[in-house]
Amino acid sequence: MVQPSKSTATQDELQSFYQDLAPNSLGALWTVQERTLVNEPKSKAVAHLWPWRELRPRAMKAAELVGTQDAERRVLMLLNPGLEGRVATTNSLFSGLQIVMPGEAARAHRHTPAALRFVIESQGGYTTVEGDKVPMRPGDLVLTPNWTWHDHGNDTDEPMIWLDGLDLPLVNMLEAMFYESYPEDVQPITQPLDSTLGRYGSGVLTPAWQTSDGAHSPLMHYPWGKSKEALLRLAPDAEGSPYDAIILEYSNPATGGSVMPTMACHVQLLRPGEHTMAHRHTSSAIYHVVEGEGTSVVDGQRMDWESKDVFCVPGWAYHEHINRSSSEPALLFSFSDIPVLRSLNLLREQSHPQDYQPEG
Ligand code: GTQ
Ligand code: FE2
Repeated sequence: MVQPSKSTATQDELQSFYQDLAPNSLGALWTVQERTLVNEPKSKAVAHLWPWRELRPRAMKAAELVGTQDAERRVLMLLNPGLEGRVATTNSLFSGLQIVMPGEAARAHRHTPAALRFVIESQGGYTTVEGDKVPMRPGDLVLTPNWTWHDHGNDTDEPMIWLDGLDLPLVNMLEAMFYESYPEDVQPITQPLDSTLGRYGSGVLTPAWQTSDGAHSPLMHYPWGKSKEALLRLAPDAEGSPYDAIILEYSNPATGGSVMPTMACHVQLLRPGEHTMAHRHTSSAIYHVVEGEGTSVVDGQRMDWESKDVFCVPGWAYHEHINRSSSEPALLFSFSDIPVLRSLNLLREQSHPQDYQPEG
């Protein structure tokens, strides 16, 4: 029979043993066991809400003060108060508010972090992705996957403001960051306008003469009209998810999978008065309120949101959502690192033992 053994060392022996480890780049795992092999995750990131009324004037001020010659991207970073010193909105994801003024271009470049844009304010304007000019209207989702050339332009008379989502903190953690400037300010347009929408926009009918087995969706543009229509059609009759109500994933039309290998995008509808049950999962997410007003309770903290606000939900934090209106639906866009956790077999989910948090 084998069994755990007793320690035999004196205090002096132990102390000199421990003291000699660090200078030799060594450490005793058993002294940090509880800190290292924790029972469950506890994110340093905290739940946080960025109200639109605080965001917009500061984006406009940035546009007044700084040109796009000096700011490669004019982005107000949404920095998680729990992650001081890091460029991160949750542990793995970055989000920011980008503004492009009338007549401005944001120079062409590419990088290994993948990006997505959810348009908040725009009368037109566009992002060019690999020679494909993608128009941007409020509510549209536009992808600029890993290592694709992209530049932004505003040829309208009104400011363009959108929410950026990037897997930057994850890519930095993996030390896989590469960046390159395009040799010109703006890349040439080589495709018919919005060509990926033309080819893949139907969602169910995909070109049979082309193979699309790439790592990311071949569709760069998910217009708002289709997303909203799909939600509204389901809302009256569908049961939906107990945790997320009527929730739809933006999918890769060629595979049915997530839009990019590191980030998934969702849009959801909370019916008037609807209050979802609380759950938590190892993935983290950033939410943008497209329409409506409500409350999300995250880790016991209430966050009252309204149209255009942004908030984050750290990994393994319990959360539930409430639509405070008794007559109007609430529509939320979100992006998450679900595909990363899923592909690594690390995606776990748990419902709240009382169904709702006490604060809810
Ligand atoms: O629009 O290309 O928020 O490269 C951060 C990095 C946006 C962009 C960000 C970027 C971009
Ligand atoms: Fe970029």
